[in-house]
This record gives sequence, C-alpha cells and structure tokens, in this order.
Amino acid sequence: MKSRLLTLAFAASLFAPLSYAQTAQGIVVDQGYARATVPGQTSGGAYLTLENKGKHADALLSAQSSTAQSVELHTMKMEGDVMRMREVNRIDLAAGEKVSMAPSKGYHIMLMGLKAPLKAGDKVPLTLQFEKAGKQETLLEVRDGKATADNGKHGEHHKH
Ligand SMILES: [Cu+2]
Repeated sequence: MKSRLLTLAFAASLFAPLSYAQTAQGIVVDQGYARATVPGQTSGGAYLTLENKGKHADALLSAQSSTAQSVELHTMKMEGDVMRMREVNRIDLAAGEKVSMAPSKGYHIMLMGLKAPLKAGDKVPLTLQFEKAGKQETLLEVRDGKATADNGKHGEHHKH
C-alpha cells in the first residue's frame, strides 16, 4: 500500500499543471516550453524563465530529460552577420535576477539526441540542477514554431 501511494505521488508530480510556477529554495521556474521537431531532427530547443527570488546568487548547472540522450545549456549571439551558438557550463542567476530564455537570443536549453520527434501538445519532463537550490523538476509543453537558428541546425555544429 505504501509503495502504491508513493507511485501515485510520483505520477502526480510528473503531470502537475505547468502553469503554476514551481519554487525550490528561491528559484522560480516558469513558462517552460520546447519547440516541436520534425522526424529526423535530432535536437530541439527549449526555453524557460528562471527567477532567483532568493538572497544569494545561484546558477543552473545542468539539465536532464528522459526524451533526450543529453541536455546542454547553450547561448547564442550574432557575430557579424552569423548567429553563433556555444555550450556554456552554467547560467548564473544573481540574487533577484530573472533570465527569460527565448528563441534566437541569449540562453536556451538544447535537447540533444532526441529519442522521438517532439509533437505539439506533448509534455517533456526536464530536471534542472542548480548549484545551491539543488534539483528541480519541471514540464515543458511542446509548441509549434517557425524554424530559427537554434531549432534544427544543431546537427551541423554538434558532431556527437
Ligand atoms: Cu543550441
């Protein structure tokens, strides 16, 4: 009986409504979504709003998802007329700082080695690892969106 209750609690946490901001020791994760992908596309972009409501600096260090072989933190910016993207090992969040990820600028999360295409309406579980706040689970809603440099071209610059 106990194990069944635990299972139910776990399932409920996985499918908790996305629209509610989730708090873990001062970091609020909100508005998470991933871009729909087409068959054959091996990576997809995901975006979140992270707000550090605590009094101390924290940082997002890594992320994991059961839908992808690995998850990377990326940043992108224009260099001349070329959009360049690189992996970062942390996304710093000063006390009070809010980072809003969006396609084509700043930070994003990359789901690498997708096990199946992401379809609009799907829910993608994502585990975030913060330096001080620890692990935090969230769900990304998959949305259709027009292709941008950070959605679909990763196969060209990531050789793994
Ligand atoms: Cu990327």
